[in-house]
Amino acid sequence: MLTLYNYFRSSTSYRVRIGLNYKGLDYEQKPVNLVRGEQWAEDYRDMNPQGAVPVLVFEDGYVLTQSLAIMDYLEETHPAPSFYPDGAKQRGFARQIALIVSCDIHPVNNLRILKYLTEELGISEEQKLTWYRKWIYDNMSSIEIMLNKSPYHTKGEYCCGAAPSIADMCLVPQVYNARRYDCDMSRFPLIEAVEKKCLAHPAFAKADPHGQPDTPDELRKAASA
Ligand SMILES: N[C@@H](CCC(=O)N[C@@H](CS)C(=O)NCC(=O)O)C(=O)O
Repeated sequence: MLTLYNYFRSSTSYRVRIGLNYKGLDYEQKPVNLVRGEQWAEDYRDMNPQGAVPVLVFEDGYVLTQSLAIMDYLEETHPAPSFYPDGAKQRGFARQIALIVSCDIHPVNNLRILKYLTEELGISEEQKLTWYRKWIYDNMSSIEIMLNKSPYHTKGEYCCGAAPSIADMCLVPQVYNARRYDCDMSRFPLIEAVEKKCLAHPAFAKADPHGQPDTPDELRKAASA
């Protein structure tokens, strides 16, 4: 059985849960509470020196970190169903969206960055939110325009074509995260339509942050209400 070290509302963990579900792979979860700082525990850092989730541990003890490296490994070892659409241009487009999320949004809004801004550089909570929302709005605006212009996207469908791809698996968790910081996602109707389509897919539904083993009860109730 695969073991996924993750945190219910971490967007990079959410990506990998979607990916594992989509490939139909069984895994057990070991929660790492990021707010309590469990990612910095010595035994955890033996496994991931970066002190971050997700980490996937394979049956033979192989340990892999970095959500996109994990997704690539899953793709190579379990090619069907694929995380990538047919066609080099379509695959390029799907990667383009996935990389905006994973390289241009997530790193600057990660927990350790926000903590550094407030605790070390002394910015206020309000300024922190302004920072967070700037990178969401700038990059989500770009994604919205790209979806609108792309011949590979149809409104109300997945980002690229008729099946979920790496683009959706990165985008949907980031939208969830943006809502936690009260970003107004109604500014991005095409992205919201992608999200709606994806959330109806069982692989995404099973990965919902509000339905994981470490989801706090108050959020779990809100999800099932
Ligand atoms: N690029 C890495 C980022 C991993 C990462 O930083 N994960 C976040 C949660 S989404 C984390 O563990 N943050 C803990 C912290 O910043 O202290 C990936 O894609 O896996």
